[in-house]
Amino acid sequence: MNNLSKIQIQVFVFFILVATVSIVPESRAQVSSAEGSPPVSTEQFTQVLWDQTGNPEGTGVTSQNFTDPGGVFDAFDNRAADDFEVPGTQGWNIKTVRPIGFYFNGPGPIQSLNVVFLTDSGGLPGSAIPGCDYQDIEPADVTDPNFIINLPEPCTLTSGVYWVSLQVNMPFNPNGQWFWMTEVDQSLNLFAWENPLNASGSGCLTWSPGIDCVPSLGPDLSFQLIGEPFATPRPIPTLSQWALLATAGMLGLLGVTFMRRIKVSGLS
Ligand SMILES: [Ca+2]
Ligand SMILES: [Ca+2]
Repeated sequence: MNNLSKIQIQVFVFFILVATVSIVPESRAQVSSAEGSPPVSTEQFTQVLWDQTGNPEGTGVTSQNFTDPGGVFDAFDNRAADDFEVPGTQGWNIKTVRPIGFYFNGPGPIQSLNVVFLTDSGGLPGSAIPGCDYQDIEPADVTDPNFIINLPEPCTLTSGVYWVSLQVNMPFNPNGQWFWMTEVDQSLNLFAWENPLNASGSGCLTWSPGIDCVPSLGPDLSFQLIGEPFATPRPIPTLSQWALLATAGMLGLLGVTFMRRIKVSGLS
């Protein structure tokens, strides 16, 4: 047996998809602060745009690019994502992402992380949105697993359902794993998860509903989106819509004229 096989067997023993952390009072205080006012920027119009941190269940799912030398654990690389909705009357400039998470199997910290906003494709993540794919971002405090991730440029989205994926870059040995906390409640679709080289044995080689890959987990992931909302302009009717409106107006006028003629002839 070569060294790589030995290492991989060792990882099968220690690598886990799901971890549980007890939510002690101190942790609850951290969660509570995430539920309240925006935890970062004090800019006048910056606000929490999407808050999915109300009911963490104390369990999490791995979302990690293993960066161990020689790529020995690359087959375990995996990532998680969850969805959110920009309301019909708004657009959002998303500036900060704030997940709730925890370190396990080691003390951390992460080296950096990847944040990708994706389209929705039938209830699962679709393609990365141009301008909203951020690789190798370093949060201000990498030792705090509830990262405050300030994006280098805002991600601007108009109304619709989208997905956000957070994946940490960190070696398994000796830093361990980072887990993204799951939520008891569900908003929109179930969170999604993938492990393209399937070292986990989950069978989720592409984006799949998370609980199909790692059963017994909650339906959603804990995170906030923070930034600035803006009003979207009312759509201008196209040429064909103007023609339709003009036709409707003409028909209405003809209808009124016809009714008046009936009335006039009825009186005469
Ligand atoms: Ca890797
Ligand atoms: Ca969801």
